[in-house]
Amino acid sequence: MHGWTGKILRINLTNKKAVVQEFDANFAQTWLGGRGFAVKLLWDELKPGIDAFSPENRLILAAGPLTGASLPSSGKLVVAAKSPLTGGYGDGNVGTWACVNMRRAGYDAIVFEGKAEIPTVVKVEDDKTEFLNGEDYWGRGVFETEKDLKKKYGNVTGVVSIGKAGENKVKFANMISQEGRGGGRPGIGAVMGSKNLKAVAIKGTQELPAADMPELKKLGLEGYKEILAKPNYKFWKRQGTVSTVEWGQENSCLPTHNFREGVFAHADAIGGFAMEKLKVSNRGCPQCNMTCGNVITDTDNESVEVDYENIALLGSNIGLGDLKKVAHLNRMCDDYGLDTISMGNVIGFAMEASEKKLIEDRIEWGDFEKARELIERVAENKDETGRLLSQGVKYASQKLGKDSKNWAMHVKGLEISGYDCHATPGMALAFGTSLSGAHHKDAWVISWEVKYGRGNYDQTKVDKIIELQRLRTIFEALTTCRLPWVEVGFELEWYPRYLKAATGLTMTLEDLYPTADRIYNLARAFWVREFGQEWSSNMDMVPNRWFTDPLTKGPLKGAKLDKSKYEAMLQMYYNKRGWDNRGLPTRSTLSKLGLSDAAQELGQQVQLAA
Ligand code: PTT
Ligand code: SF4
Repeated sequence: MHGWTGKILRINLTNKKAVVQEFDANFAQTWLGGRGFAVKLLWDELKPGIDAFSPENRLILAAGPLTGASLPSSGKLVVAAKSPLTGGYGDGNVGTWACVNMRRAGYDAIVFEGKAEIPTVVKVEDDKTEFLNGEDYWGRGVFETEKDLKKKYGNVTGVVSIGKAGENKVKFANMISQEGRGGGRPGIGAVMGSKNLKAVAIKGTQELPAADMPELKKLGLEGYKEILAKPNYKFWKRQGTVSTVEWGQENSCLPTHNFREGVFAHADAIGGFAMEKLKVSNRGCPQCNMTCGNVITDTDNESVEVDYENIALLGSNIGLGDLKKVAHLNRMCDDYGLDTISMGNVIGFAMEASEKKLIEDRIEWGDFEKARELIERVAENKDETGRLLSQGVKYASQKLGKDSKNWAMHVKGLEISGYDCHATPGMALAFGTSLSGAHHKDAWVISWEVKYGRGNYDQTKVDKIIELQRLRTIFEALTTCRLPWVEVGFELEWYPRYLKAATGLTMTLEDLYPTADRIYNLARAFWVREFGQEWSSNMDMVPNRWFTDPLTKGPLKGAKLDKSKYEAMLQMYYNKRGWDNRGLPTRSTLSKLGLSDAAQELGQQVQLAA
């Protein structure tokens, strides 16, 4: 077997034992890596219904056969667990030297289980694993934690850590690395906190495994050159994802005032061109020549890396039209280890709840000081409102009642990423059917949809969403960054060539589709196993606001989604996926993907169609 190290490091935090588990070529080729490994391990090892914060939950760091190699943007790590926010499958993707080092240390994945007795830092250096007292770090922000660990163990050490939000089990706490890379939206940082695990520091010195290393290096170099030659490259380096603010405004999908509107009066002040005026440098993930992290200074003159999602949710969505202030909120979230997307949704929800007098606090739209306060109260679980909001908008709306359910912006409990969908049913369906809740990462169909036609609720759109979900799941499994392809048009054909040089396997992308489907279906089965009889197609519905409250501003004033057409499109989606009308995979779909055992297990809990 080439391309994979063939080893998973299993770390039990309760008894401080680390053992190496080997896997064979069949496992590697069936699940590929990253998200594939995570889904399979969580399915096999978790009993349904466990508390996500119990020691039985697994915290998985997983890479794929391309991770860490000298090829474009390969420094990505999948982090996964049963989500405390949604109760279903949860993962995220962090750009970090930790994944490169993990592979160089000889592991494709690290699986944590149990719970450390005291706050702990786990240090992995090649074949040596140490459990270090982390009490000094507990209560400290991620910036200080990572800086200190690097000072102690060397700058080349890769570190992922949690901040106070993860320690306090805020349900949308994530993991942070390199001062500006964050991943694990569905509370993967909170799972880490529940295990008393403050940070993981990894150093590896071995050569990566590859079937043909000279060829992989040669192709990698060609890939980097190809990216540099792409017409959009220069503009991408200037603005990265931030130019999406202007694009969203032009296309009426920039989330504004808790997703009431798709246009924001101060969009120009928080967009790509405004950002360029404040920009001090570019940062990026390992092995990347697209370095899209734009660093600006905030209200305290501190450096902050800003991305589109952070700006959309902590800016327009809460009515804040000042980029330095947005950057300040972003920096607070990073240091606390809070997902910016969920936090922006939570603040927007609180502002609307305040306006409607559902909470006692008075929090006006755009109030920077109150937003700052709220972040602190949530991250530190400070008071009743802080504790309520730290559970996410779904829970908060259940507690507050009245009509708040209609404007609690989430799917399956995960808050919506930065795209208003009053006029984009395809993107709404992408949120509805994403693997982890309302995440854009599985099918960012919106840019295609505005060209194809917003008004259509048709099979072509459904097919496009499934195609994107397949391709993006392949990126999560390989595991590399998808942005070279999505943003500068680096051709997909490069990836089978990389895969061949790394593993020796000759496969087209289409050959990998069944693998992507296997991963997607097993993750779906995981959700259904957790929810059992409660599961219905309602789980894939998007917030009512988009069906009932039309846009009142911008060129698409009056637009809203049509509920019965959305439901019909959802059925088209199920049909194409081989799922029944409740959204459950059928027995034959599962068995065609080699998942007969999963069908048998699931069938004992819910009735599966043949
Ligand atoms: C991702 C989500 C995103 S998606 C953003 S900005 W984006 C937010 N970033 C956060 C942050 O920063 N700090 C923070 N405290 N919370 C944050 N939450 C939000 O998390 C990121 C890039 C981006 S920037 C995107 S789209 C792409 N995502 C990829 C992906 O998912 N898979 C993949 N194979 N490649 C990807 N490339 C791009 O990576 P989640 P990063 Mg992120 C500061 O994890 O949970 O999936 O949520 O990883 O290293 O920061 O790179 O406009
Ligand atoms: Fe990281 Fe951006 Fe490069 Fe992707 S394109 S690897 S997100 S710096």
